[in-house]
Formats: sequence, C-alpha cells, structure tokens
Amino acid sequence: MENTDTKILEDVLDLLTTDDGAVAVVPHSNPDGDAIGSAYALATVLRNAGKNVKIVTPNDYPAFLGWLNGEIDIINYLKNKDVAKNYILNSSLVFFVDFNEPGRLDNMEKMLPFIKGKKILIDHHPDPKSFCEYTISEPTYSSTAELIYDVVKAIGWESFIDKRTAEALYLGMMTDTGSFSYGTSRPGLYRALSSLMTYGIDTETIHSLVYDNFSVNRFRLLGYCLQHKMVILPEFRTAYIAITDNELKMFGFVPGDTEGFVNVPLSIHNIVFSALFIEKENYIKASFRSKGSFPVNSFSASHFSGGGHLNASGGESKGSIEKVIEQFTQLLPQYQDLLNNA
Ligand SMILES: [Mn+2]
Repeated sequence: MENTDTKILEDVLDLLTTDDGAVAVVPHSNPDGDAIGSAYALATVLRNAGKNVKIVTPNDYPAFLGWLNGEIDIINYLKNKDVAKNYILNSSLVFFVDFNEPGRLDNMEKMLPFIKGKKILIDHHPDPKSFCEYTISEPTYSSTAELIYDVVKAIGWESFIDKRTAEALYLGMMTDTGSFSYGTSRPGLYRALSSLMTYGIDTETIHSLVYDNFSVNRFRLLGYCLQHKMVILPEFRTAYIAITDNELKMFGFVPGDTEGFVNVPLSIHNIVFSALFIEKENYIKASFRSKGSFPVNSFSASHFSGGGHLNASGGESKGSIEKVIEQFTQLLPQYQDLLNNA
C-alpha cells in the first residue's frame, strides 16, 4: 500500500480488538460487483474473527449479484430505514467501502454526523473527501476488493479469510477490471488472485453467475441501444448512447439493466471514448469510459459534476437529454488532441 502508513492499520486493528460492539459495512448506492464483493468479503472476515457484523446498503443491489447473499445480514436502507438507521447509529465501527465522497450514500448521507462509532473508509478512487476518522485510499489498486485483501493481510487477519471471502474478493476484482482486461497492471493483483485460488473457489461459475445472467429484457435493451441509439463520431474516436426514460420502460427496465453498456462501444476499432446518458426523473445520469490516456475523470469533473478513475467515471447533468447531447458533442473539439493521442 503506497498511501497507507502502518499507524492507520495499527489503529484499525486496535479498534477491532479492543471494542466488541457491532460493526457495519456500507458500500455505495447502486452497488456494483466491487462494492458488494468488498463489503461481503470484509464482513465475512470480521464475522470469522468473532465480530457482530452486518452490511447496510443505501438501496437495492442488482439481482445478478444476489448469489452472494446468505451468510451475512444485508439491510437495505430504502426498504428498512429504521432498522438500518438503528444499526448504523449504534455500531462502534462503520466501514465504508468503494466510494470516495459521502454523496454516494444517497439518503444515508444525512446520518453521518450522528454516527457515534469510528468511521473507516477503504477505497481506490482518487482524491477521497475527508468524512471518516480513518481513510485508507489507494488509487493505484484495481478494485477495493484487491485493497481489502491487502488490508486484511496487513492487520494479520488472513486466517479469517474463508472460501466465501475469497469468492467475494474475486467478484470485486473481476467486475472492476472487466474480467481482467483493464486496470490490471499491479503485480499485487495477481498475487492476491493466486492466493484466492487456494480456497478452492470456482471462478468459472462466478463469472457465469455475473455475466451469463442477463434477463431477456436487458439483452434486448442492449441490442436496441447498439442498433438504434449508438452514435459514432469517428473524427473524435468517440461513441455515445443516450436513452430516455420511455425507451427504458419499453424494455421493462429494472435497476442494473444498463450496467456495463457504456463499455461496449470501446470494442469498436479506433473508438477510445464512450459515453452513456440515461434520463432519470430530475437529471441525466452520465457514464464515461475510455481506453488509453484520455482522462474521463477530469472530463467529467469539468463538465458533468463527476469524478472517478482515468478510464471510468460517472457524472450527471440537469436539463433535457437533447441539451446534454448537444453539450457533450460541442465539447469534443476542444479534446481533439487528447483523443487523437489517447
Ligand atoms: Mn471499485
């Protein structure tokens, strides 16, 4: 770990061993594979160490991640506000995983000032906001899951990793790297993977449970987006898809259905920048992906109130979807050089 000095790790270990109160593990809202995988992995380690631990999610998680459920209680804040609130406010430790700013907690953010326990952030997004007593932030890591593995090892709790932990960690690493196709330059990732294999995890089944689990509606929506909505701008090596609420309804949209769509155009020859715009109730949700050096995080921070990683970022915009498309396409000329050289 490059940013995390041993003092923080010693303090976290100290908190875990001296306080026998409840522990909450909290991923970001609309959790992806890394958020749920990291939360689940950390929770199983803490449980195996004898802690009373539950996961609290700001909202529901996509059905294709549901296979991980079963061993650890997961409280959905949207469905069980009082239970979730009660648990978090009375926990002596609250771990936040896989996000760098409190807005990603959605409605749970307002609880932050009332949390009595110590707050610990474990994350790999750059430039974390300061909202926790302890911040373990390592932006060079592929995934929070990879970081959780190193943190667990660093505090000497590797013996509390079990097969379920290993499955959850593998899930996080696999989904945050597009099945090990990007963000995979750290040797430590492969050392972690090699160690996870010793727990007898079935990586083919995990892959299949995540990626071969589309609903028919989701697959047809993807086909519709590629056939009718994807716009290619070869002069900017860019592709974008903008989809309205009505179109989503045509395909019986459920949360998670558009997950990963933004990556698909990057498979096209000479496309290095992909954007996905989705019409929500009061805003347009934006997702950006790139190949090579084009920095979607600073692009998004400058124009779409977002942030994230060099090659993967989110953002949002007010106004109609037509306006957002206009804004987006008008921005591209000023990025011509960066796009050409990406
Ligand atoms: Mn992540």
